[in-house]
Amino acid sequence: MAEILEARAKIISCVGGKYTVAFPSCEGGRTVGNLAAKGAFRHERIKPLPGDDVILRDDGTGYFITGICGRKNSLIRPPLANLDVLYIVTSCRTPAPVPGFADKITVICEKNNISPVIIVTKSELDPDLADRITSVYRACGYKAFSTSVEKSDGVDALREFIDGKRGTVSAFCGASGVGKSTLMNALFPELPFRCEVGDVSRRIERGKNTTRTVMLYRTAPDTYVADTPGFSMLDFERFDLCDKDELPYMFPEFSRYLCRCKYTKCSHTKEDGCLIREAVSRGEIPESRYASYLSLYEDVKNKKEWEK
Ligand SMILES: Nc1nc2c(ncn2[C@@H]2O[C@H](COP(=O)(O)OP(=O)(O)OP(=O)(O)O)[C@@H](O)[C@H]2O)c(=O)[nH]1
Ligand SMILES: [Mg+2]
Ligand SMILES: [Zn+2]
Repeated sequence: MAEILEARAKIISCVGGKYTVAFPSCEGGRTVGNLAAKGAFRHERIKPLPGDDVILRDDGTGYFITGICGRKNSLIRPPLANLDVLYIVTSCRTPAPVPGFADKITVICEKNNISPVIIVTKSELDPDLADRITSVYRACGYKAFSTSVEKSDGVDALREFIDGKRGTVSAFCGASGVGKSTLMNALFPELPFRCEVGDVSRRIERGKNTTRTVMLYRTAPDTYVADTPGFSMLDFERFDLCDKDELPYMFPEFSRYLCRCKYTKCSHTKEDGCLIREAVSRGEIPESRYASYLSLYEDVKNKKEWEK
């Protein structure tokens, strides 16, 4: 009987039900593609995702995936597991930022224990707007970078930050056409790959969904950065955000005011004596973030009522 070998590796991409995995750097780090998934976990309706650490078996005919190791977290969009850092990429023009989009992603990050980092791209097209966006997120305690690949601006500072994240899994996400793949290419010129870069339609100011699949790239030993396909606000429908009672805790800039409102069950939407509303009117909480809170509150409130 053939000897059955077991190994552990990380999924770096999945196309049409076939997986590519990378072995740990200490074992040489080679990648193997075209693997299938078979095994009991498939009946539990868990689908292996890029970022998953998996158990492989070789029964003599080649490796296949037989199990998924415990996950730190997993996201539907972008479809990834075990993320440590999510770079939320937004361009200051072509396409213009969509209000609330980045905030929805920061909430998803907070809920899933992922550090969100804001990256504004194409800053040369509107430097003032790029500064305004980064200051909003810095005021909330987040890291935020303004970049222009066109002018080679801010790319080195971002690379330095990413270099400090050894041993992590991170991903670039955002709308199509904001320049995620362009930025990947500028950040990691020494890697033996180029991410495909597309156009932005001038007429509708929308990207052309150039990147089609999630792909994890090894940028340092056991350090992975993913380029992901662009998505839009519509793709968030049915996304399980969080309960309405949890929502205020997903905004770190609210934390110092929470639990001290006049009403113990304050929803922070319209009540008198609400410290969050007062902080917004004093300019201590950015108005755009509070607007996102109100809009997300309506979403999660309606969803739960509809589900009852
Ligand atoms: N003006 C300007 N254009 C840029 C900059 N960075 C990227 N672009 C352009 O933005 C367009 C889209 O770039 P991509 O990198 O393909 O965008 P993406 O976010 O990967 O898009 P998807 O793969 O469709 O999700 C291309 O025409 C790039 O040349 C920049 O710093 N300034
Ligand atoms: Mg792309
Ligand atoms: Zn309140």
